[in-house]
Amino acid sequence: MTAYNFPQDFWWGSAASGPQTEGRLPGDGKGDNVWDHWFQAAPEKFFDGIGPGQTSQVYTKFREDVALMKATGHNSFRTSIQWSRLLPKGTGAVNPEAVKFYNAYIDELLAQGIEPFINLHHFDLPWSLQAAGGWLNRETVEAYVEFAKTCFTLFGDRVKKWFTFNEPIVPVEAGYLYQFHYPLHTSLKEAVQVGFHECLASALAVAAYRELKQDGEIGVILNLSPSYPRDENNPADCQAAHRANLYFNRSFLDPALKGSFPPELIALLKEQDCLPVYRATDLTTIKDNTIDLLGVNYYQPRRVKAKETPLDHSHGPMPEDYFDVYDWPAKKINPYRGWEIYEKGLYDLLIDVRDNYDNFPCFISENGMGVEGEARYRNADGVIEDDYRITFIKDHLRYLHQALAEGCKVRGYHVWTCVDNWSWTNAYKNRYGLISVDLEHDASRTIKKSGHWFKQLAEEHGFTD
Ligand code: BGP
Repeated sequence: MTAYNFPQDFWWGSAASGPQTEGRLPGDGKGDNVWDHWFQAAPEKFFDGIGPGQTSQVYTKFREDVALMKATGHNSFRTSIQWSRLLPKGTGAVNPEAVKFYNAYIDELLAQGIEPFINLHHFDLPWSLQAAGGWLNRETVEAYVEFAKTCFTLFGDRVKKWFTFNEPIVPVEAGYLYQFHYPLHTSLKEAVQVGFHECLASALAVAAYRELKQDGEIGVILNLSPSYPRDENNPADCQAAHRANLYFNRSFLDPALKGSFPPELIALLKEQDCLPVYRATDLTTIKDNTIDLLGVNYYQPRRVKAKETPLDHSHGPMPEDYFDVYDWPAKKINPYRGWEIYEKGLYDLLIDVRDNYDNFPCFISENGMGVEGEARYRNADGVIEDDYRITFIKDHLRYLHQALAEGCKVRGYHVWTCVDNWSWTNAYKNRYGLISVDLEHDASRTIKKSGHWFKQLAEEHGFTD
């Protein structure tokens, strides 16, 4: 038997987001965001035709959910403030109903001894801003800073952990390279501009947070995927992996933690004629406003090999000009999501942060497993027996434990997610929660076996097996 003990003050909890949980009610004053608009325009793109209005109804059920967080051992929980709820038009008037809701939600978390970790942007740009060019338009950066300041001023007296963005590379990749989120473009030049504006917006929000003399910590949440070469002894494969790492990890990690972009990435983008438009002072802003705390979302690694297929320039330059995706035959896969499960990737990421980013303080801000058709595992008491999820979490925690033992400054572990929630175009196809939701009836919640196990994990500060 081995004991995996974690620090007494370790953060145990889960993560979610406003747009994936809150839902919409008449009179709530929320404005449309890009998801509301896209769903109205193309509902067939969403699994089972379920859109962002029909989520797990946290807007009315948050008290029940916070009680369930407590019952599953949470000492911390992340969600996001929906920009389109607080500022329905993206800028200008504040929606008083939103202020009431977020105040009550935050107060309830605190009353139950659960620390709120609040994120500002989770893929949910207000529609009016998207219609005016979205993150391609520099005015979105200014609007975002106004939104961030409004949030700090309204809620910063009680919220002491803030995050500027969740996975800022997702709007870049999904919206402007690979066409799985609105506006479904493919243009590396646009993608780079969007990414640059997000980096700048994040730095400006950090600056505003400090100017307002707020006394908590502010960070960013990045989805990091270690890039592994097909063959570690093949220099061309290694160079391909190194370059994939520049495009997909270091593009956001370096500016957030070190205050500058990797020169090698700049050189590659220059070669592709895809450098962004910016002002010289922007680089100083990014340099001077690095974060306090890094959230690492880890789901899957990236496997690559040297470029073997001919360059495809039908969409102009792409990151894949410099590598090919490698399909590792030995991979273990989550068949529902199609993502590889590779637990050691979490350790490799943390060691990278330790060795190449001056052991920057961080935590695992998302990790989890989405499974389709979980109702088949429901027992006679109505509890979903999700042993696979317990195994998944334990298998990752062993590596997290090893990273801690080897000196990484990792402060917590948040599962994706608390109550099963709405997953963008996958809607409710794959369920990730420690707690199930009965969507067919009254959205009632039931703690899964993993939720009961998680409570014990948090209470005992670890597990033995
Ligand atoms: C992360 C996002 C979450 C969440 C999760 C699971 O990338 O931050 O919002 O959705 O992935 O992925 P999915 O919902 O696509 O299955």
